[in-house]
Amino acid sequence: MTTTINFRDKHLETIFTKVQNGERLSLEDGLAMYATNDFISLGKMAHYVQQQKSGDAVYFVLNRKIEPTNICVLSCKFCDFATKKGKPNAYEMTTEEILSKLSDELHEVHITGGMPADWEWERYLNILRDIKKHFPNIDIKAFTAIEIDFFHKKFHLPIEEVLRQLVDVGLRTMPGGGAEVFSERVRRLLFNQKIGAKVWLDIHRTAHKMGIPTNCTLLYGHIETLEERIIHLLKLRELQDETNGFLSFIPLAFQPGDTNIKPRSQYTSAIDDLKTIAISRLMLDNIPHIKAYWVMLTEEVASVALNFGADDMDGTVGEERIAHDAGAISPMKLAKEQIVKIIRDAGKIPVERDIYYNPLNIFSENVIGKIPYLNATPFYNSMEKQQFKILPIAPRRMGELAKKNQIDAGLFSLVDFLQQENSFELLNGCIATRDQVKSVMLFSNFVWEDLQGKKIGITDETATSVQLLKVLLEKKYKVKAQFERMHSGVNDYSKYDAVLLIGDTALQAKHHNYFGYELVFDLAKEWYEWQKLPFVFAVWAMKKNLSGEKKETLKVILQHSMENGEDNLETIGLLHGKAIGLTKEEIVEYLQGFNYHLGEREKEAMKVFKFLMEREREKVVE
Ligand code: V47
Repeated sequence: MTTTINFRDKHLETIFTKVQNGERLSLEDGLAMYATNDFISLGKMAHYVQQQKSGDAVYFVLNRKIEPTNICVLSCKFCDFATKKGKPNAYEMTTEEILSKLSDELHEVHITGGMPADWEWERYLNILRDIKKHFPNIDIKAFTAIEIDFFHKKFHLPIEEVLRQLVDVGLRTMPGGGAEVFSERVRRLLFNQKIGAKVWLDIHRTAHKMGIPTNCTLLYGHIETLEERIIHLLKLRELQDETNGFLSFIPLAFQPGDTNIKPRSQYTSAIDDLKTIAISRLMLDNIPHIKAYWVMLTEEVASVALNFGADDMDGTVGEERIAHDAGAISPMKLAKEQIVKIIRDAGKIPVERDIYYNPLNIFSENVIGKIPYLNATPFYNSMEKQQFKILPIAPRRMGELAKKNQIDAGLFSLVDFLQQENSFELLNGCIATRDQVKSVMLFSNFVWEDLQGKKIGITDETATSVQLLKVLLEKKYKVKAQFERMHSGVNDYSKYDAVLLIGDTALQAKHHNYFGYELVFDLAKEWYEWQKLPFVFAVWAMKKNLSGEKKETLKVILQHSMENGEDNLETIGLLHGKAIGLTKEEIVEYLQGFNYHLGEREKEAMKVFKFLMEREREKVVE
């Protein structure tokens, strides 16, 4: 994708060259970006990265924020929300009150609050248990690192045990609050009873290692310096390199309220908010999503942020106290229709998501799905989209949205294509291997023959690779294993005898010590040695019911971008590949290992696989 920016600030031009080459930005780069007056170019740079990561998608979740109590043992200077027991504004919600705020249409509940001295551990566990019992479809994002540390000390449980017990009763992810600014100077002045950077980061590291994805935040616009803000971002980036467990970053604009830290009316400026969003997107090259939290930014600033690097609006929220007690002027909740309108007006695809960022529904026409892995970049790199918008989406989810008629065309996982063959028209593009794939891998503690009865964790992202694994196990090696679907995001792999991983995660394996497994098998290589055929992982297809004009446009777009992509394999995957830790040579070699045209041998391979897979299913039915 080529982007031309007419820079007025030459510093930014140098930084943008680094960004386009997939090089990391430094503390000095961060400060130069804050210092710039070339605000629009900064936004365009961030939007470039946003497009690479999220295409035209902007996410939101139907959620509800719940703060079960505002009674807190801490007295942080910047917090207008917390109070002491017995004060007139103090409240404690019963489980019934909490449940009364939820409904079946929600997909996420976000729970954080004060830390009272007299609540029992069981009370917290019961809140989560009761929510799951009454609303099994609502996923729970709960408790900041501050609260986890409080539970650990108060109830004399190791951090791992606190998290394990919470996961057992339904915790899925953790919010990013409580990070404030990782500066000892600021901590001493504003929140000296709170945990500092080290403990906050350690708790998130532990959560990630246990398979709990989390978010991260920065509270800015009070007494911190710009340097402290950037150092904060660098520390988050460092942990993400290690664990890959952060889903999103949320810059929280300080609401002055009655805190006496700043005059009541001195909100952060829109320019500062937008610069912070843009700089976060550029510095945090390894965090998938940047949230424009409209509650603290206001709806207006959040709308602009969607073209300044942010790709997530958080959600409907329902009722929020922390920011509003400190004078936030945004509404208490937003209706789904309002969020959809804001995102559409920004020229993006409104994507309703679940807690792990899996798309559930999209509210836009003319959408092309994009497999978000390195091997798909040759198709999309220089795609002239015309009237279409691009939605990056894991293959299995793309199949689900196509079933609901929400996607016009895309690179579909083979099994999804075969299941919906009657409503699809094939285009001339595919991802087929020659003799290996390198990115559909089984990491295992056992050789194939010994996997009989063993527990294999399988990626949530594809049906095709899972079917290929089953065919290999049952037809080639004559063994039957047990499968358990993992969630997207970080997982605790130590629970499994083997795991099937695909895409960029599989490609990054060597940086993660092969996830602790001794053996690694390439599924396409196993297939090739057995069948002497390529394996077709995905095919380009469009919906049959599109207008003739749209179909023509899609054919032309695809043909152009394929020609361009194949001529430029040296450069196209660079940014993407470097972001996942590959060298230029590794990227080119990897991309050259695929065949992108659907020829006769590929069609033959599809037939053979379909036959083997159907035989497998018949056997299961018998
Ligand atoms: O940790 C407290 C901040 C945070 C003020 O993870 C204040 O998805 C501004 O973390 N002005 C809680 N901010 C909110 C939070 C959050 C919000 C939305 C989504 C997610 C997520 C997380 O609010 C606290 C603190 O840093 N805060 N007081 C104030 N006066």
